[in-house]
Amino acid sequence: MVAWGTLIGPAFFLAFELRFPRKQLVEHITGLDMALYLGLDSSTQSLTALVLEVEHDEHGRSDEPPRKSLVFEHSISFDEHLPLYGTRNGVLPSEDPSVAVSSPLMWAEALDHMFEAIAVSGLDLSRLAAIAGSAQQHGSVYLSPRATGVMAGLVPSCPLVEQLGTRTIGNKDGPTESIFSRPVSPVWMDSSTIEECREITGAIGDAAQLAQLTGSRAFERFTGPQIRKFYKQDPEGWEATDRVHMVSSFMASLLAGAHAPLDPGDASGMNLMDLRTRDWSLKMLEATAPKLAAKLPPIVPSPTIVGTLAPYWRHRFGLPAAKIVAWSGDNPCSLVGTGLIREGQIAVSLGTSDTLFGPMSEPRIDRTGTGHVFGSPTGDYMGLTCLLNGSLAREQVRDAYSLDWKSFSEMLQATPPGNNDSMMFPWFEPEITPNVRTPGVRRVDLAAEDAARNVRAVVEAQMMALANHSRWMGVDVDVIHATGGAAVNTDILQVLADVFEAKVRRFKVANSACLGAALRAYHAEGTANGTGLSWKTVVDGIAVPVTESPIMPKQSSVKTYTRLRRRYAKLEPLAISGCSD
Ligand code: ADP
Ligand code: XUL
Repeated sequence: MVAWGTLIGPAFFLAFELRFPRKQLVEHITGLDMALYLGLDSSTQSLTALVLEVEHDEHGRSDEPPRKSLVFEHSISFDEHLPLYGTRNGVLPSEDPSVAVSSPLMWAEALDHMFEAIAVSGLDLSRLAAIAGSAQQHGSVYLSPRATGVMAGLVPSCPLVEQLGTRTIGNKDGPTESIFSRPVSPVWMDSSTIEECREITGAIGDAAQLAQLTGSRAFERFTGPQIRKFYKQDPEGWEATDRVHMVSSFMASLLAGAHAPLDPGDASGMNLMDLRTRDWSLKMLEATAPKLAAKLPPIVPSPTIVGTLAPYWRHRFGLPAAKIVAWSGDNPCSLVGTGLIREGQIAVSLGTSDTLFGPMSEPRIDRTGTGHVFGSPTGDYMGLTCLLNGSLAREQVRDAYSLDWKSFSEMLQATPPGNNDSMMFPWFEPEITPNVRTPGVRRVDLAAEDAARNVRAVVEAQMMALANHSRWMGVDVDVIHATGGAAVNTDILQVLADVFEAKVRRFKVANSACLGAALRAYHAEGTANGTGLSWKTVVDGIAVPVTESPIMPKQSSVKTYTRLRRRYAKLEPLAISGCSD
């Protein structure tokens, strides 16, 4: 292990102590009119931070919503900035294509680096009122009994990573001093638990009953089936596990220096929570693994303050005792970050996964079994459909023909909507929606060497799959809020507009999950202070589309896609059972 802490720790600590005198460390934020709210987003490929500045009108003199602006943004790519862990697109290499795990220690190290960047940002950090976070959903972190004491007693002079474990990945026994009872975390791209899904479903009754209870049938990536697999494969490791966190509650725990609870938005992605009571379902816990109830954090309402920033962060980085708000999943946070607070609105996120989601006032479960109902941070529900082969599939096609995003777009422009009936089923990896266990690209009337047609085919396939498989949500939309990394690409969004026959609007702030986290911090702090902020006030003026005109559907293309969507739906089952090229 590289003893970085021994080399740079004390100097680092001293530098921050000089920069931020003690007085500032303990300064109270009460009474300040410009408060700062930090949103963090621990996603598949990166950790991002946004700082939101909100002008408080403490005396209620103005009818205007409080003015909000973004004053800091920074991103840390796991592959690029933390190469020692050896991840590819944020995931550790595996010989089995159904296995997708990552390193919880890497996520913790990224958090430490992020606070280094925040500390030297020049912001008046004494005004930092609250911190909330967003995390990739479904992933789980397994902690040993040692974790409780280590998190409570983190020493500010020594980097976080050295106090939690070592960077040795894949060593089952792990370092004796590690806080992890399992050095790796299964993430949402994992599809290795079909057996466990069957066992859990069998114990409950059938898939429909399970979906009624938890909001989703058993899904391979969901945390419950993943926990069951770990318990079966490594009973000793399970016995040595004191606490199972999701990525969201793990990150919040590090910040608070104590085990943090889960919010219903993320907990509903586990196949363990009763969707209506928003508490653990004992039936589900029993069907999953022994002694599970004692190892899970409690579930609390989304706007809950779960602690204050631990001394480690305050003293190492010169920060005040900011409130830590329960973290949530990236999709629930994106719902807030795209301003979707009323039923009938829809967002499409084109990130590592492609997702379509929208608020629901009552849980309407998907009878086809592909969609999910989660808790929403607003206290209602949200429906979601998720494609695994999203941005990385588009990248595979881009790279196969040695293109960049500019030439990728040019090829979209040069090919006709409908692609003269050429089609692709872009299952580079096992797919979630529809469920495809044997990965491989399937092409219909499409020559593999035709770069331009393959570019159009991958994008059309993704948009048609999203449209066809989200019909269960029963929302007829005329505007789609587009977000995620690929939402910068107008030509991709044109296909989205044409397939859905809807206007597509982009957002002022591109990282809606991170913005949603910062806005949740603002809302929770207001709720805790008794200000009673409405969600409308929270999102007004910032979680709003850009003023440029929306991307409009082209009527001639709409007709083509109405026909093509039917053909795609007809061929899909054949493609699932058929072989790849
Ligand atoms: P996540 O939050 O899931 O980690 P992001 O929302 O940050 O992912 O999106 C990252 C993805 O955005 C990259 O994998 C990349 O493929 C995609 N992307 C970035 N720029 C473009 C572009 N100009 N056109 C299409 N896709 C893009
Ligand atoms: C949602 C899902 C993905 C991850 C990606 O169910 O699996 O969108 O949350 O971060």
